[in-house]
Amino acid sequence: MAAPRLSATAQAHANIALAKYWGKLDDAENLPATPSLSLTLDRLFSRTKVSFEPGLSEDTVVLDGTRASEPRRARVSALLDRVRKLAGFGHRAEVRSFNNFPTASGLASSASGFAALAFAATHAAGLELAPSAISDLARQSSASAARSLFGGLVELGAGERVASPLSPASPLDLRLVVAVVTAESKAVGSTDGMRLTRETSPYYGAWVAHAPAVFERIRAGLLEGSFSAVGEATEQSALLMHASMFGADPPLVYLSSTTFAILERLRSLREAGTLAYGTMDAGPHVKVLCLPESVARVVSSLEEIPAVRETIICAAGPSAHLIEAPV
Ligand code: 2P0
Repeated sequence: MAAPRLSATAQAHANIALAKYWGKLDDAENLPATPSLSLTLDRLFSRTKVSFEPGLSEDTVVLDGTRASEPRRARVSALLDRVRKLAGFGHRAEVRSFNNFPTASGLASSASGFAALAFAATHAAGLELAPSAISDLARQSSASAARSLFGGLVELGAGERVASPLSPASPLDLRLVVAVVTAESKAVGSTDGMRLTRETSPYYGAWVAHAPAVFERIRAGLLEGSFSAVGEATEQSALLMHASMFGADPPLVYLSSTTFAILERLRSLREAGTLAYGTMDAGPHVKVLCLPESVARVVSSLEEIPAVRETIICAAGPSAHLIEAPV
């Protein structure tokens, strides 16, 4: 093991699942019940600095310039505890992190946040871990974070501990246009939402049973370079997942009327020959999957919808890495 340098800053990029993870096989181990396949994005990222300091009495966590709430601090400390155990020291840490996009609004901030935290903390502690081992650490905090350790298209199987890049690489050069609908925080966090869906929705079992077939269609379409097959199955994965949430008691509805207006617009675009497909996470934003030649038409069409605040054009982004920039 290298001598710990005690401080490191990492950048990890957000990812959006084409095949969705929603539900856990095991709460304690945080193992996903459905296989997922995501695209890591170039434009959305978290930067996190971790400094272990021998004199500190507790971990301090500052997110986007504000001291983190106790539940968030505890979630960060749980990951740091696993790193401290591996490193064989007890130093508490100062953590500073910022996202270049709204936190906790269904734009996948926990994925990039915990991936950047795991990457920075393991390097600060002087641990020389393979990316897959860091992916495992990140997954225990947030399963989607396991995927943000890697760039491009990344998969995480049901019940698996570690994500891996899709291999061989897909010939498709994908774009994801994020249509930002609101900057408000989501009412129910993903972990609680998944538990509620599993415990109360009559559609949860159907979702978990059907998700592997949709995942396989997306995976096969990516490997074959069939964009329409990928897009159709991507939209279906999101709608099946949200259908399982609609069945929860009380119902879990992250989508808004603007979400449906956007999906309708995409259907019109497809009828007119522009292939574009939507996917939604734990928030009302729609992420539109398309090919480079369709980006301009998709953006101008989305921007005609008054409730669309902003569009962010993303391509495949890099794996997590160390940076020198201040946080
Ligand atoms: C995904 N989402 O595959 C799915 C689609 C949101 C909808 O993974 O409980 O923050 O921390 O493991 O990873 C968001 O859930 O949940 C998520 P935990 P996480 O991207």
